[in-house]
Formats: sequence, structure tokens, C-alpha cells
Amino acid sequence: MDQLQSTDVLMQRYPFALPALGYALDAVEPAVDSRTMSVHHAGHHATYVANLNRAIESDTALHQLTLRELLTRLPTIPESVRTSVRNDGGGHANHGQFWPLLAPNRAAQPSGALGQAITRDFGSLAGCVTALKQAGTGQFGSGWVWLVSDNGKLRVHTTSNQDTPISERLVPIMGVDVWEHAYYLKYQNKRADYLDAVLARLNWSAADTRYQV
Ligand code: MN3
Repeated sequence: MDQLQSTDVLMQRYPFALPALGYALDAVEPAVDSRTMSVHHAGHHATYVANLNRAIESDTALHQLTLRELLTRLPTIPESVRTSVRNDGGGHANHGQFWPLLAPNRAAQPSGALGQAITRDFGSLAGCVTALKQAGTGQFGSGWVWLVSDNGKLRVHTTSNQDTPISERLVPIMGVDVWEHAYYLKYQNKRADYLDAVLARLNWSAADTRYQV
């Protein structure tokens, strides 16, 4: 498996590669069970990468663009591949930022500038987590719940399917997958229980590095 770090995926160019998880499949038990982790990473995420590569294989002009550039220039992408870039490219970007958030040996709280901004914009980390849970539970159908920076101000945001805040010129600080494939094997329909478990064990040091004042 490619040993790229997950955080590097936005800088990748064609051919795109699945990043290593960076930890064992059972490292996030019990919040995320090893079977879900395996299917999600080697199944779903790998499929987004393969489909993105297949979609733009014959369009060599697009090979010059990083994943970030593809996703911030969606309106300029040829119509024949735009949907795949949006869905499969978005899936690659979104999952690439998700795995480091679950990394073991975690920082249980944000520090530095991000910690201060969360206190400023939500009152406390608990207030932020409550808002994330509420939005994630309320997202209808498949999607993601995000903490984004909108010109430095933090807010909770949701996207449908594999749409990514990057395409809306927002800076994703952290995003949690609320597709059923992220939790159904263990939690069935209980998305709120999955969100409780995952939001309580985020590795905030992965998010700290994404917040630039
Ligand atoms: Mn997923």
C-alpha cells in the first residue's frame, strides 16, 4: 500500500493513491469496529480513488492539477468528467482528512489557535461538539458534518454526498462521515450513538494543524 500520509491527499496529482490509515484496523475500537474500518478504507475510499483515476485517465490536461485544484475549479472541469471529479475526487479528499482524525495516541482537545477559536466561537469544546452532533444527526441522507473556518471564524457546516467545503471556498478543520457505510455494521440506524462515540475520541492534534489564523 502507498505510504503517503492521509493529510497529503489534497496535494496529490493523477494517478491518485489511497493513503495508509497509519494505524491498525482495530485501533479505534470500540468507537469504530475493525470490520467497518476495513470496508470503509480498503473498500469505499479505494473505490473513490480508482474511479477518479479512471475518469480522468484520458484527459492529460487534468493530470497537471492537484486534487485541491480539481475540487476548487469544478465549474471549469469538462462536463463529461465533472460529476466523477465532484463525487470521487470529493470522496478521496473527504476520507483523506477523516482517517488522521481517528488516529490513536490522540490529543483529546484542540490546543493553541484552534482551541482559542473554538472557545471564542462556541463558548467551549463541549458546545462545539454538541453543535457538530446536532448537525450530523440532522443531515438528511448521506453526507458529512464539518467544522470549517470561514475567513477565520469557525462554524458547523454540512455537505451532501461527497461534496467538500473546499469547493465552497471554506477551510475544513475536521469532518466526520455520516454516510451509513461509516457506521451501519455496528450501530445500524443509530447515527447519534456513532457520532457520540466518534466525536468523543477525535485526535484534535490532526485538526490543530489545519487551522491557520
Ligand atoms: Mn465514507
